[in-house]
Amino acid sequence: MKKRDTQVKMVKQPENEKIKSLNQHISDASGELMTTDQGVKINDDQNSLRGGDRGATLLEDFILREKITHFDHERIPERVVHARGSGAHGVFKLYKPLGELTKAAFLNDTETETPVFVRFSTVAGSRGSTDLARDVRGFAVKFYTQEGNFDLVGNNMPVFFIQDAMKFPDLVHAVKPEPDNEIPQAASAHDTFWDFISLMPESTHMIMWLMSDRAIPRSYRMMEGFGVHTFRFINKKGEAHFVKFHWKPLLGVHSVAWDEAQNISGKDPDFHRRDLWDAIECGAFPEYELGVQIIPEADEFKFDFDLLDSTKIIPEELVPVQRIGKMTLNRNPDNFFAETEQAAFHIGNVVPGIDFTNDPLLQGRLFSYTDTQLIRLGGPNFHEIPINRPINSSYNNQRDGFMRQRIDRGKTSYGPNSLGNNDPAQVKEAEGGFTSYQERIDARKVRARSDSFRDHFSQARLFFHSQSEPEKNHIIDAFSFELGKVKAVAIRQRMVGILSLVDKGLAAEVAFALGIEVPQQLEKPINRSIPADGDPSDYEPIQVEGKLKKSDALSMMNTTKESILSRKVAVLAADGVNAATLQVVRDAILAAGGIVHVIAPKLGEIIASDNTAIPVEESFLTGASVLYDAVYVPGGKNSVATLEAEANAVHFLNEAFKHCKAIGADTEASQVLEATYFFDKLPEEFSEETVLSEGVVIAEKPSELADKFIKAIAQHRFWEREKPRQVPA
Ligand code: HDD
Repeated sequence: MKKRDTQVKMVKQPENEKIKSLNQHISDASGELMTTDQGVKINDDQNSLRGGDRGATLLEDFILREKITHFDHERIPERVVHARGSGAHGVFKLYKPLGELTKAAFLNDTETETPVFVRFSTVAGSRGSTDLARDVRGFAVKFYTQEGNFDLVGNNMPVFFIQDAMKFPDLVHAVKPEPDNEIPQAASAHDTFWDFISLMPESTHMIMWLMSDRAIPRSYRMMEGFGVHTFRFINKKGEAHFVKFHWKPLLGVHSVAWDEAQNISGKDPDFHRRDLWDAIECGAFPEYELGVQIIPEADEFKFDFDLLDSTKIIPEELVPVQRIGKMTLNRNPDNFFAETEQAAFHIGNVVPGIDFTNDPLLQGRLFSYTDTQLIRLGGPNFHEIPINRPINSSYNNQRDGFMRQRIDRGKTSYGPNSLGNNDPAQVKEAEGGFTSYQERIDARKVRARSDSFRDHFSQARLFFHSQSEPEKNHIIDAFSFELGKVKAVAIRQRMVGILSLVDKGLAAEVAFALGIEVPQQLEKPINRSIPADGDPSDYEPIQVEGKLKKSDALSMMNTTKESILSRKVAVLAADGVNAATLQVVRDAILAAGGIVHVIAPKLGEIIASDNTAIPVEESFLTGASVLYDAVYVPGGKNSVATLEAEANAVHFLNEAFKHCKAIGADTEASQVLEATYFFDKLPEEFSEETVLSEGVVIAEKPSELADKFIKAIAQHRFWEREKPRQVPA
């Protein structure tokens, strides 16, 4: 009996300068003897030392004490936000030197690959929460450049909830589980979150993104990243340009359906973590282009919004995104805790050539990130943890503190000094010493928000109006779901009032789903973010009719849909499957870079019609349609008869259809489809040209089927199926 293999081969994951430095700290116990932490060889690690074999344990047992003590202390506080995350190593390669704009060495050198470590995350949930929560995704990149570490600590959404860091603890307290009963985990669908949002109109733009499909990505590999704030590039002449950073995934931007996300959370809560890990293991290395939007300083006031306001994008139609280089994630960490958990990102880690602006959100972040590591990683020496060290050497007069690793030689730890040659020496700007951009400041010290930050709705409207019909429907459904989970009717009412300032139709649809009316008169003040002595009218949002009505870059429908690289296809099969057609379709999918899993009534193998044995990756108990991008049913009389009578197989197809996925079947297998709710009968006049339903491909010839099916998978989803809005997803 011949054996066929459907498994993907693991590939070698490359090293880089950072990996080489991490390798010095690798510990590998294979083939080694067991010792205590003090290096004493251990004879018995299974039984504690006792006074008699039924007696009490002796305090003297240093082996027991060491083992238990270490265990007792092996948890550290999780990140206060972004606790749930996954990391990967990689490299960044520049396309062309940016000398005109920035003196940053890694943005001028097209030869050297800069090592990077990336951590993707959700925001609200705790460390063990599901990956598929409706949430913002963190997209934090540490560039280990020759001039020190540059951290781009961004998100997969280009705007933020609040304009001032002062409000960050309020925002996070509102979205986290409620403090009395710690419910709900990793979800914004609860009263405190929407209470806060409904009183904070500045969050409206971000809320549109959060209620969109961007909040439920198909994969970390298929989402954009944004630096959010406006930063500055500084060139050798000391000239500045404003810059916004973007990450563009080469696989396009794709999401799952909300119903699917909720199912995935049960079937595989590690879905995104596993997807990232598996893709890197099998060589489908995630790739993202780094993009920049450049704005000359002279154009600072050219826009109808403020560049310093993190609730605004600069539409790509106004300032195009120039793609300047590519990041490839090509290596999984060796140890989750040592690398991913201990990675400490900080927006203040910049290199010469990159500088800050006065965005009040950015300014507050500059304080928070170091501060939080002090408690999370236990002291001021967290920069010495291997994953956080720069690849160049670092010297200064900082000394001591908990867990100091470095042994600083010499008598002097101060400057100026004469006893130590005044080393380490400061560095001239021309030789790479960091100098801050000399922005002119002439102002009074005030606690205030600029009037240029008072439009909260025009870009929320721009976002909504830029979406395709299915995307708009998903936003309406998401608001209806989230606000439907809110118990306080007054909060729902207030939120619908805010939505009416974005789009009347949106507000009406959500109000309908909630069984309430869109208020004719909004509660005043709308904005409750008012100081004790403030005049509410100074804080009311202003209505701005944005010049741009639509931005194609904001809709995921316009993303690239060319490749099926690393897409997972389920093959439903049972004994008697037609081996020849299965092989043609499977080989075509593998050749196009897809992954194929055979799913059968039981694990082990199935015996095909030609008597070959086909390994089974999942049974109907362990596999589920929500974990795949597409499904294929090959022919073979006995296999088809088994599947037609197998409720799990029919459910698999029904669910795949409901989630708008590509479905392929041999003509011979059409009777399995006939058992589903979405397919009636193969028409008598059926030919290869007959269009059945968008994304449902049936064909006689396997090569033709493979061709059409692969094109369908690349489309990602057929949201048109939802059009009559009869398919809940
Ligand atoms: Fe933050 C973590 C992104 C606003 C305070 N943030 C954190 C992470 C990301 C972001 C991706 C996880 C980093 C990792 O993987 O370790 N944060 C953002 C973005 C923001 C933002 C894109 C707005 C544009 N953050 C923000 C504000 C504050 C913080 C306004 C506080 C004033 N963020 C933190 C933090 C965290 C953090 C408390 C928690 C864990 C950590 O820093 O290392 O300091």
